[in-house]
Amino acid sequence: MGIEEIIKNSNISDELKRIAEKVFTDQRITEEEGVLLYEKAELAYLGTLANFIREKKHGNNTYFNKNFHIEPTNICIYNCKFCSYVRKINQEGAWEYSLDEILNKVREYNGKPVTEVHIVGGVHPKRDLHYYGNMIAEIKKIRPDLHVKAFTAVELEYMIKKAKVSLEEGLKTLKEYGLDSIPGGGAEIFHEEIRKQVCDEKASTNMWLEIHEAAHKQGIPSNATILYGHIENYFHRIDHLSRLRNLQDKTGGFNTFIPLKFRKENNTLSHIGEVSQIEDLRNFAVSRIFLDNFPHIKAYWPMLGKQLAQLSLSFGVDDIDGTIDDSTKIYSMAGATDKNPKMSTEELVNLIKQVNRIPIERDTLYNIIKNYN
Ligand code: V47
Ligand code: SF4
Repeated sequence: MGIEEIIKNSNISDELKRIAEKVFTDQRITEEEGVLLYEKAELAYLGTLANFIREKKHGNNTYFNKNFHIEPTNICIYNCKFCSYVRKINQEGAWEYSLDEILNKVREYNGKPVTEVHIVGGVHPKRDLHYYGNMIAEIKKIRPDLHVKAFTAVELEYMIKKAKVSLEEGLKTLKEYGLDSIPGGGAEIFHEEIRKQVCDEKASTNMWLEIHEAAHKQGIPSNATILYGHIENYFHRIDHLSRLRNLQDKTGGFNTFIPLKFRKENNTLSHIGEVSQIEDLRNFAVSRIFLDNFPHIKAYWPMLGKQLAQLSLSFGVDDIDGTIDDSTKIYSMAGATDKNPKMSTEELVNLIKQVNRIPIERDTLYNIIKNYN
């Protein structure tokens, strides 16, 4: 008996059986059905559907890349309630690297086979479009082969506004300096009711979506995230996924969706606590089922921990990001268990093999570099 038959003959509700039927016949589920999945579906049922889609799209392939992060500064003009990382100028714990320091970080990778640098930081009041553009150009002089995935829509809005140019012009300028793609951060929760409570000051939902749309139109691909597990409810999560699915229908420019679990240490939402690991897996699965037009779902292991990232591979996830090389602080400051996130290629490959999947090293755009099977 195939899994379709098992679900048909099981004693789950008719409404969940109808959703399963849709998934098995490649039909899109509605927002109401998405909420129903969150509210009513068991973990095993969600895993079965999400894994069906994952294997249909990618078989057992599980992608990772060799990358490192640069966080130019944690000084930020905003005060997002969930942020453990933000500092003000001269505050204890603040950092801002000079251009030379940043370039030295890139030079440390000379001769190493990394393919991507991921650059994200706070919104520094004194830095602008040309400072960051020049930084990218200088990085490219050192490593012309490196893919530069840089700046969340929040950072982009600020630097483009400050330069007094249109979104299109600002993005075009950055592309000319060498920007290759845009990471998914800054999305948080799109629904205005939640956004105004957790990050009222920074780029609005519409601005986030407009920036990604404008980037896609110029051939700059991007990722998308959700920051879940704080004050939002299931309806807000589905609303978020729905806005992303609509934009992806329009542009096709998103590569990967990355659900980011709210971590509670050292921020003003600490009292809320964190959702369970079961909820993390359910969230990956619903994301995979709802976002039928997103090629990839990523589990960001520095935030989740290695074992949960491994488990997520049975709940719709096909990508576990990269080797990272201890170059990010965002999650260790927010309480992630791994204080020095770093995995050798061998460790990443073994992690994937232990759960009978095929480790594939990819570049940022999912071109296959090496099959480790
Ligand atoms: O936008 C901040 C999140 C994001 C907390 O595109 C927190 O490949 C959990 O976007 N608990 C930045 N999350 C990181 C990001 C990212 C990470 C990995 C890969 C990619 C990609 C993008 O970090 C922020 C915010 O949503 N964040 N504080 C916290 N306490
Ligand atoms: Fe600034 Fe980003 Fe932290 Fe918000 S999440 S305060 S924009 S660094």
